[in-house]
Amino acid sequence: MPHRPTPHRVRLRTVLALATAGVIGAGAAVFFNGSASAGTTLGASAAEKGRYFGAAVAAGKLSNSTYTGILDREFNMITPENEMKWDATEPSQGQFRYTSADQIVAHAQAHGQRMRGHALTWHQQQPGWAQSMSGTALRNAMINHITNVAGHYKGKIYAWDVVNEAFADGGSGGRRDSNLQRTGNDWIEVAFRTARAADPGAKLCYNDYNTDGINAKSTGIYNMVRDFKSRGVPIDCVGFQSHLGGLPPSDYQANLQRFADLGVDVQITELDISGSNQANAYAAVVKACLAVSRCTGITVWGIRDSDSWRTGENPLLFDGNGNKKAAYTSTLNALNGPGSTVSTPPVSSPPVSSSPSNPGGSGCTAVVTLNQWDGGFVANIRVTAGSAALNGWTVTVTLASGATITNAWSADRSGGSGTVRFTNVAYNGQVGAGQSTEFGFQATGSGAGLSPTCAGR
Ligand code: G2I
Repeated sequence: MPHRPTPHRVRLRTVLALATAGVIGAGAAVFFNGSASAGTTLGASAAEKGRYFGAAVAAGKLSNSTYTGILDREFNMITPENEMKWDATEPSQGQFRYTSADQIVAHAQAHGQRMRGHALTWHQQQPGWAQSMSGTALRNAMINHITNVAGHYKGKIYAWDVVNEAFADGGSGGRRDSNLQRTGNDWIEVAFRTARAADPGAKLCYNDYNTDGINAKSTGIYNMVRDFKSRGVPIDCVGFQSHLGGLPPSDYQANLQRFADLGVDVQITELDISGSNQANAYAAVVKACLAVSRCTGITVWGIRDSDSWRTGENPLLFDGNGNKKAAYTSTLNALNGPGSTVSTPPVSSPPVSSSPSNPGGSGCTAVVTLNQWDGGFVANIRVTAGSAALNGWTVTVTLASGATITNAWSADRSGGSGTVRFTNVAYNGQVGAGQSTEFGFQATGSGAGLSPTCAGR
């Protein structure tokens, strides 16, 4: 169980926002926008910075309308709190059970939310049959498990926690003892290679706790990631759980940055914060993530205090009745503050045209927010109806040469490179006058200069 570190004071460093926003609408105006507007929900505000804001969700609570009301209003990424773990998905060897996890994925798809998968391998929450296995039999069972579960969700997961909590606490900086570790030190890279083969479009993360500052444990993980990158072991991201007891450590941002500098994304994966300085501490975490261009999003580990695994500590953003807490407001304000949106310099905007892009059709605008890293990017596109409601929309994007889409969400698409057309899916085609909906995609290559055009029906 994660240890809760002593609160530290954090030095905040803010970085000027570099928001690349291409807008084209009924008037077909295209412009470069240097600052994002202030969103009114966690998800929308994070999206304006090219990031997501997620929550851990329990399938058993999806019938609670207070719970889903908050979930669908505020969050655009979902991590199943327990439903994708080994004991839940493979209760008997070779017999896979996806009912609860599928329910969560269906909910996410119906509400335009993306999924983080958690967790393909972990020393905890193994089914009894795996707990009593060892050696080659366990190694093969692990490979079979990853192949099946990541295969079942292929194309539906933004990022997988492939390996969870494999490093030891304390000063050793080494691996934690476990039945998986005893199958051989290469078990982690085997897990990552197996996951890549099963779902090549998912980002593959290593996830752990007590790694929030620069310490022996986080340095052990840092050395592993550096080794993986140098040997071509497929790893795309590192998750920092951030179960905190106050302000994050003063070197929190520097720690995220040193991992990002290795060429991986970083994500805050299980955030919850106890203590009287909660509101400031949440803001400090958000600001640190916004200051690191490869910090792609933040997930809180539950919605209401009553949903938290930390019983009695009230570490979340909503109280037991679903009311917003002070920590919610400080989080939202921090998301609306300065932060990096792209890690590459903005490109010059295309010329402004005065002719309507869709004469005779309903007007709409499409604004793109980019999160670019070396070799790939995520584009979030916000479709906003003009003065008339839309009964459907098509957004056309021309990708730079060499850019190829690997994954898209909340829209149907034709093609994966060159000129690509995205059309609404069933649930997001009807957009009220002045209202918005979002979709997005992930691609290899460069997203520089993307300027989507929108046509409404
Ligand atoms: O321990 C907090 C988190 C640390 N990082 C990995 C996460 O996966 C972990 O999540 C927690 C869940 O929030 C709990 O809900 O993992 C726990 C298990 O280690 C989860 O608790 C378990 C209870 O121990 C079980 O008795 C219960 O059946 O939740 C299960 C489902 O409600």
